[in-house]
Amino acid sequence: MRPIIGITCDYDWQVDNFLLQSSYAEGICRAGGLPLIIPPISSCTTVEGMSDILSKIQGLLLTGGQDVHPRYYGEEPHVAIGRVNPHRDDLELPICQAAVEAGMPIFGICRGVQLMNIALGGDAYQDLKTQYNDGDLICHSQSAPKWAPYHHVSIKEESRLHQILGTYQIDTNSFHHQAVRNLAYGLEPVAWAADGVIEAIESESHPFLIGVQWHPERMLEDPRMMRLFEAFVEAAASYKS
Ligand SMILES: [Mn+2]
Repeated sequence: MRPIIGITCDYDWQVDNFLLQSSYAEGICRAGGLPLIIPPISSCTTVEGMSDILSKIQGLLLTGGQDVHPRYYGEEPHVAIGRVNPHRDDLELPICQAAVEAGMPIFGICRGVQLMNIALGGDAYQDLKTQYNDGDLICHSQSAPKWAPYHHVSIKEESRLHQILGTYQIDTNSFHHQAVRNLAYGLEPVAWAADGVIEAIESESHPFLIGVQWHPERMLEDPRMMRLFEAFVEAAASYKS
């Protein structure tokens, strides 16, 4: 039986549509998982709804998208913040917390890495260009095809991410104007861009809690990016609620 992976999706309130890039589901399928898209609607965001969802899935994939509202880390919206989506925040922050408590494997991508850090008590740069002062900021918003590697990422030795990717250096795509700033307790940074921006985080104590700032689902032809999905689905396959 293939493990069922819950995948968060976007809701566009202007046209009343749920949205998900198919490559997220494709990555899960290719890795041997069965995708279950979780819509950010009220029947899923109640305590009962979330508990029902969590009882049906063995892994949680937190996908890319808009900015998490900064109120969740005690800030007002910065002048350069992007679009925020209360529908997603209302579902994803508590379901992430509940999944962490349950020891369920969680994989975060882009918004997902920021969201898991915020859900656990960390915060984010609301806008790198105006708020990041620790060095010469490189470009993190590529004008190139989504599958195209764009900037270097250095990976920490001995990290789980390193074990999965099998390399200390990888070229990734990059589409983000935010990034993880202060880490939540229990999380550690395990990958950085050349400017020091955190590109991946993980938890040592959790069975599988990994977030990456880039978009591996857009680079599935790279076997190392597929390994991320495979390792996640493998962890989900051995998850016991
Ligand atoms: Mn980047």
